[in-house]
Amino acid sequence: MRALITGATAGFGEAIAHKFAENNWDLIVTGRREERLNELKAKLEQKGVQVKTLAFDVRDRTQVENALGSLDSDWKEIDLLVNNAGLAAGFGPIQDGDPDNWDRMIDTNVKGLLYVSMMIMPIMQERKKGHIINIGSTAGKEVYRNGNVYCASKHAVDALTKSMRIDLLPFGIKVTGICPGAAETEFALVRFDGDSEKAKGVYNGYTPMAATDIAEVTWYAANTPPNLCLNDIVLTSLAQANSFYTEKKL
Ligand code: NDP
Ligand code: 8X3
Repeated sequence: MRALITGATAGFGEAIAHKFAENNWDLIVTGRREERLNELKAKLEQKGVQVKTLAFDVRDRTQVENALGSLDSDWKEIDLLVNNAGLAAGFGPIQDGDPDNWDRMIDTNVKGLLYVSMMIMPIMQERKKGHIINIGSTAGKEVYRNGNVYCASKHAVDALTKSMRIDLLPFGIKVTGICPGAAETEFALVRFDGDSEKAKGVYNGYTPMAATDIAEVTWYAANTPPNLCLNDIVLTSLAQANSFYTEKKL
């Protein structure tokens, strides 16, 4: 079995790559940071699987087409695409928002997911099998204060997940949305533009999920019986009920 995981240089994508490699899946791992991809490849190969790295920016359609178009016929036999690459940039009222951050989020979370999927869906369609897992968010289920454009981008992911499931239905392709609440990765550091104090503050007083939790759920979703598709999975740590309610012990 073979999976293509976007955004595998950190966080969920990296944890998902390890989980699948431990279970003998060959992997195509992507991200912009080539050095991290090479380090990851070396670690994954120690688990005895074949690994291909592709360094590209999901926002750049030409880069996506060139990278994924370069796969030879063996590597193109992708059983699972995990559309995971994504980010939040900024946290504040929409009226004070930075349009460069809006572009980054929409271009990465929405258009990047589309560009990557555009290259893989025809392959799955021809093979009449495959599975696409889109990493959404609780932010794609509810809109919270100061979340605005990030929430909008993840609502778009939710809509695309549902659309893909409908349009790919005739081809036996599974489509699953995995929608996590707060999990500690590089996500908050990116959101707060490298400010580690602010990033740590996000997890003050409670235990968020870990990237390995999302990897476990992704593994589960990818391994259901052939006739079963998990459509939509929303998961949070036990300290969180949804985007609004977090039980903090401060
Ligand atoms: P991390 O910041 O730890 O990892 C993000 C990954 O996305 C990195 O591998 C990064 O690689 C990649 N990425 C970002 N932008 C681009 C780009 N333009 N082109 C290619 N790759 C890119 O965050 P998480 O692991 O937490 O986030 C993964 C996904 O999960 C995102 O879609 C996020 O929105 C979502 N999510 C996160 C939650 C959380 O609380 N952590 C909760 C719910 C959803 P590189 O920088 O090397 O390009
Ligand atoms: C990331 C989780 O709560 O920051 O998607 O929106 S949250």
